Amino acid sequence: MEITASHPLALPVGVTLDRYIMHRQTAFPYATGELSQLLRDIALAGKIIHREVNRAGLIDLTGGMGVQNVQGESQQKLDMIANIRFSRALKNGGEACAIISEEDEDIIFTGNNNGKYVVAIDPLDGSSNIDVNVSIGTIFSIYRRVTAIGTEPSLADFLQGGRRQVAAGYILYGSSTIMVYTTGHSANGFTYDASLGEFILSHPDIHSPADGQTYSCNDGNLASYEDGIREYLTSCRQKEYTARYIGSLVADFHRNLLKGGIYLYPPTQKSPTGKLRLLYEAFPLAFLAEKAGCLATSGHQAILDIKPTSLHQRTPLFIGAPVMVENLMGFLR
Ligand code: AFP
Repeated sequence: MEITASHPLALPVGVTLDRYIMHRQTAFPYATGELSQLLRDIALAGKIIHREVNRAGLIDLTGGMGVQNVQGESQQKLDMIANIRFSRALKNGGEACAIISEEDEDIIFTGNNNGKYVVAIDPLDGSSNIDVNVSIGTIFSIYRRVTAIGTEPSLADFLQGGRRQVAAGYILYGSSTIMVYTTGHSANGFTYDASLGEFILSHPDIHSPADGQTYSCNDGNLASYEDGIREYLTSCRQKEYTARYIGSLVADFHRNLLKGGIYLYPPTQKSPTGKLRLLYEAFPLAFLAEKAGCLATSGHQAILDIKPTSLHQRTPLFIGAPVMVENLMGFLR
C-alpha cells in the first residue's frame, strides 16, 4: 500500500500527555514524579468530565440541583458531578494532601497527609452554559505545601500567593476538549482524542500575540463599570474591534490566548470586589498567561502579586494581550 502525504497513516499520532509529562520529569534530576502523577490524575478526571459533558443531555445531567454553592450561585448537576470526580481523582491519586474547590466552603482533606501538594480547583466553570451546549471548563492550580509533610495541611498552604504556584492550567470542554497547563516554564496544550482516550500535544510552547483586536466582557454591566473602563470600551468600539463574550472564562481566555485579545471582569455594583475567584480562577490563568507572554492585572496590581487572605476571595480581572492590557491601564485612574 502506498502511503501518500495526505493519507491518514502519514500523520503521526503525536506526543501523548503522559509521555510529555514523563519526558519533562526526566529533565529535572531531583523530580520524584509526584507532580507528574498529580497532573495525570487531573487529566484522568478531565477525561471523565469530557464523557459526562458529552452525554449530559442523554442521561439527565443537565439542569440545576435546586441548591446554591458557597458562592451563592445555583449549583448545576454537572457542577456537583465534576466536583466529586476531581475530589475523588485527587484523593485516590495520593499526591494531594488537601483541595479547595469552588463548590465547597472549607478545605477538603484528602487523608494523604504525606502528600506534598495542595490543589485549588474550579471543577466546572461557566456552568450556566451547560444546558445550552456552550463551552465550559475546569481550572486548577497546584502548590507545594508549606506545612510539614505528615501533618494536617492548613489555610497557609493555600494562601501562599500566585507566584508560588508550581503548576496551573485548565481543561476546556469545547468543540474539542483541550488541556492547557504550565509547570512554570512553557505553556502547552493537549487536545483530547476520545478514540484513543489520550490527550495529544497539539499546541506546543504557546506564545500569545502581543496585541489583538478582540475584547471580552459582559456589556450588560456597562452602566456599573467605572468611567475608565467605559472609556476604554468606547475606544475599542471606535477602533472597530471585535466583541466576543461567551460567559465561560476558560473559553473566552483560551480564544484570546491563541488569537490575541483581552478579557475584562471589572468591579460592578453587584460585585464591587469583582466576581471571579482569586485562588482557582484568576491565579491559575494569570500564571499560565504570563508564561505565554500575556499580562493579568486587577487594575491596581499584577494578579500574581495579590496577597490572598481567604479561600474564596474575589478579584477584578483584566487579562490578555500585553499591549491591550497596558492600553486599558492607561484609562484607569
Ligand atoms: P458560572 O460558572 O456561574 O456560569 O460563572 C461563570 C464565570 O465565573 C466565568 O466563567 C464567566 O466569565 C463569568 O462568570 C460570567 O459572569 P457574568 O454572567 O456575570 O458575565
